Order: sequence, then C-alpha cells, then structure tokens
Amino acid sequence: MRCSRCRDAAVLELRRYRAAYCGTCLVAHCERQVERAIAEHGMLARGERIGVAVSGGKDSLALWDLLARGGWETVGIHLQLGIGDYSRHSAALTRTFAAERDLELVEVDLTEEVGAAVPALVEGGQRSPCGACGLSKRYLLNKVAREEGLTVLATGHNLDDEAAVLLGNVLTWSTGDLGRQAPVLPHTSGFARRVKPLVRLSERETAAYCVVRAIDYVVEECPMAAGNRHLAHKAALDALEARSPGTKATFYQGYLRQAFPVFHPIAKRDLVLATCEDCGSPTTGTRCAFCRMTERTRRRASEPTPSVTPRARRPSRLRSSPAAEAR
Ligand code: Q46
Ligand code: ZN
Repeated sequence: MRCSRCRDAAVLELRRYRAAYCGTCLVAHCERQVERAIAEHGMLARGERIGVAVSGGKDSLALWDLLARGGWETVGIHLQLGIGDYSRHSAALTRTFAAERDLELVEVDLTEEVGAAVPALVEGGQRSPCGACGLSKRYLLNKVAREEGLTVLATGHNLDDEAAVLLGNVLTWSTGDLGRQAPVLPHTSGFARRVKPLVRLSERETAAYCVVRAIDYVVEECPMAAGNRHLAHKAALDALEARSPGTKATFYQGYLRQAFPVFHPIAKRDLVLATCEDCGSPTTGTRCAFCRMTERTRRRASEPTPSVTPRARRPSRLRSSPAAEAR
C-alpha cells in the first residue's frame, strides 16, 4: 500500500477518505484536521493560555503534542483519579511526555482534594464509575482553570467519542444533551470555555499519530470502564463503520449541521444556572452534583462531616515546568 500523497510506503489506510498515508503525510493530515476544527468552530485565539486535560492516553497526548507543535501556549492538567496501577501508569507517562518536551504540567490528586478516589466515590453510591469519574473530572478541571486563570480547556474527545455520545443521546432522546454536544462549549460564569480540537480525527488516526511521533501512551483500558454503555455504543458504530466507511463522520457532522441548531435553543432556554452553596461551582440546584456525591461518600465512610469544604481546601497539586526550574 502506497501513500496517496507522496507514494512512499503507507502506514495507515483511511477508508473513509479512500486514502492511505505514510508517517510524514499522516502527521500533516492530523495537523490539518486539528487546524480545520479550530478554525471552523472558532475554538482558540492566539495568545490565550490553553489548559489541556491530559489523561496519559493516546488522544490527550496527541492533542497536547499537536497544540504545542502548532505554537499554541499550553499547560497540561493531569488528574490523578486513584484507579490503581492504571492511574499510576497514566501519571508516569504524562510526566515523561511533559518533561521530554519541556511542557508545563499541573497535577491534581482527587483523593487529597476531596478525600476519596474514584473507586471509593462509586462504592454504594448512585452513580456508575464513569458517572462519578466524569463528574469529578469536570469539577476539578474547572477548579484548576479558575485558579490558574485559564479561560479555555481543551479535551481529547475524538470523532469516535463524539459519535458514540451522540448515539447514546439519540437512543434516549436526551434533548438537553443534544442541544449541548458541540465541539465548543462557550464560557459561562464559573465554567471555562471547553473545546474539542480532535473532533475531525478518529481513534485510529490519533493512535497512529502517537506511534509515528514516538509518543508512549497508556494502551490498557481503564479497568472501571467494563460494562460501560459508551463502549457498547462505540462497538455498534465500529460495526457500521466497517460496513460503510464514513458512517461516524456523516452521523456526527450531520448532527452539527442539521440537528444541533434545532436542539440548542431548547437546551439553552431550559438551563438555569445558579451557584453551588458549598463550592461556588455553577449548578442547576442549590448544591452541585459533585458536592452532593462527595458528601454521600463521607457519610458512608462514617466520618464526621469535615468542616473544610472543597472550596476552602487548597488543591493538592504538583507543578512541573522544566523550563521554569532551569531559569
Ligand atoms: S477514567 Fe473515568 Fe474514563 Fe475510567 S472511570 Fe470511566 S471515565 S473509563 S475516560
Ligand atoms: Zn459544589
């Protein structure tokens, strides 16, 4: 198989484009797709400092690499979720990536921040592991953004992720979510702007990008993801994509063009945000879902309710910035 652009030996075939790329042309293709997503959706502005949520997986490390090489000013944010060896390995690879490229990295430990890691937040609780984890990530990323003065957070959601979330939202007709699943979630009081620059790239493309760029990423799946509905939706879309290449892109891009404009005004009208009385985060009630979840965890552990609320705690964080240290 030959590269469709330069006729060198290809490393990846992309059936949805009826194309194949060698390593060099694949990297150029990924850069183009990210630049196009950023421009198309007005995601980023030159000069702003971008918080990149970095898990240590292929997507987030590819995203950080693409943004940093594209000349964007970035700070990586890694959340230590306390999921055993998986979390330890993820943190180690993220640190190595940042150190090798001289990039600034902020690490936040969920256990030290709120008194419990993801497995403890789930035990006996009402949320699934990914529900509790997602809530924790959203809360902590926002908190770091506020404390670091970041106006924008970039996440590594790719085309496969977005198409699978969209399928889940359609299957349940979650109209609120269908009106909010955009590649850019604008800044609202208490929430930094959220952007997803990888929405034009599939997992196969980000994985191949990492291999070509010699980025060492966590290959194993999170052990808490088993049985997760999102994975079932991904598998269903994979089967459709195998039969009809381009299905995921058509489904997701079609939603952005045709369905999002219909659902967005409804979601906007129905969303009334207040401020959480415990932590000050935006919420639809009086206390945010994260504060309610952590309180339940504390009660289960039969601890006396700490007098220190998440708002009053100082984040437990490490900062590594080889350049700053060298100065
Ligand atoms: S880390 Fe957390 Fe993911 Fe693990 S528990 Fe689920 S959400 S699968 S990206
Ligand atoms: Zn709160």
